[in-house]
Amino acid sequence: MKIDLLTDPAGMVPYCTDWRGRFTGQPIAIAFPKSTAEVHAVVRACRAHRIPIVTQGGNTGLSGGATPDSSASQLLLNLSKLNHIRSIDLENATITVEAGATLEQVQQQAKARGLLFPVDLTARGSATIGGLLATNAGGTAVIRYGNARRQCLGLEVVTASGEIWSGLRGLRKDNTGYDLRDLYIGSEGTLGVITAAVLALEPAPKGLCTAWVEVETISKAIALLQETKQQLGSLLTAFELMSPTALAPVLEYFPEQAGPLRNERFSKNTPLQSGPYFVLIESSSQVSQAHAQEGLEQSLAKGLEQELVLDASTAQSLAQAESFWHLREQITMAAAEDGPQIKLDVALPISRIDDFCKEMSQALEQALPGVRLSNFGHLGDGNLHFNLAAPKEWLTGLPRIERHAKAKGFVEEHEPSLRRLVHDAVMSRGGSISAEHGLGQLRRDEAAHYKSPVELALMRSIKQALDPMGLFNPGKVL
Ligand code: 2HG
Ligand code: ZN
Repeated sequence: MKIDLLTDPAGMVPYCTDWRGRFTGQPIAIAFPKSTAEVHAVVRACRAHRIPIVTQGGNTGLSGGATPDSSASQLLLNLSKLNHIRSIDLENATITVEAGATLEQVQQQAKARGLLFPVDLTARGSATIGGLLATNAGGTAVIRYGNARRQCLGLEVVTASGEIWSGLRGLRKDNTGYDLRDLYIGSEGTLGVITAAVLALEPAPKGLCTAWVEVETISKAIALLQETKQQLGSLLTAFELMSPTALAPVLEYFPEQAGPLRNERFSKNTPLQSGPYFVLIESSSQVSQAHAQEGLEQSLAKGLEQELVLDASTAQSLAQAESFWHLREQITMAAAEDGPQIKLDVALPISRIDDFCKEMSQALEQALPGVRLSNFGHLGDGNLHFNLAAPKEWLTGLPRIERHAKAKGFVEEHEPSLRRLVHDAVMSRGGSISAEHGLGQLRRDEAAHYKSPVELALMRSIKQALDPMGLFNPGKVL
């Protein structure tokens, strides 16, 4: 068995830094296994020589979970070549895929058969199924279909003890003791290597309608969410919130993506500092296009009548719907152009979001005048990407490299205190400091700070039982 191995330092560079440029490491080598047998062989060799393993998929993670440390002693196990579609069972509506298959590959396989793989996120072209499951990724359709965990029926894992667990069951009910599948999902490579999965597919919708909506405040966006849920029920497939400050970098760096914002008010380069807020709503119907469209239009009409909505337009073509989505999906890329940010990924009970946002906008301005809060995310799931960027005047006029260096300095200096400020407010409202991006190395210490000793001890005993040598993704999660 000859496993592809990369040891040349220059060749390894692209794999050694996380997508957002926050973490950089240096592995001893990178292995590219093409089969489960090859993963198995690598794991056994690493165990024999006590070499730690960091598993990597598409390297699109936002928490540094797939970046090695800088000791040049860890093996980076890149699964991008373990990417076959093993089988599709149409009657059971399941697909069995290898961990390195991309999300888009799986979406396309489903689509070609009139089905839908409903997990969706911006990095679909590179993010892999293994990575999505290892982080229990969310995305934009969670409100209707749940997160990655909910679409996974079975797993194949090379365990930390160097064995293969074949749990590739396509069952929607299976209560045979501890749920090992659910243990590996979300474990971020710390308990073994997910090599394949059985995923559930859904019927493809017959109609889709997307709306771009302007609301005055977050509290009106929340009231609209409740109203839309009432009106649309299971037709509601996305409810995304965007603050003007989250959209401002898109208009600045990718003005051609302005889409629905290409109107009077925004074409005059109005600084987007305060409200209104924007909401992207999607409905989908198993009946017809008209059903999806009418349902959403009726619910928006009700929103206008109740003065929850300032303005709304529903896409009249697929291209227009795509332009709405592009604007939403470019937020992360545009923010990266601006330079590093303090990345937060919080979840709150929806009933606490409004008072949380109100308290935070004041507290943050007090803590660091001019700090820019880029608040956007999956309001329908109570998940906000509550990212913080350096004050604009710190960066204005600087060439790219200097701008990024300045923004990096901002993160290094202010992350500990500003993050703690936000996380304390999240926790005091019964929220979570990590909704869908995983803990990785970015939030490991924050999680340890907030978790109870009981919870931490349970997690440590699971780690100890499954990976007693501590070889799997050390320094992440725990
Ligand atoms: C999204 O919802 C992603 O677009 C990225 O989860 C969020 O950039 C972020 O913080
Ligand atoms: Zn997100």
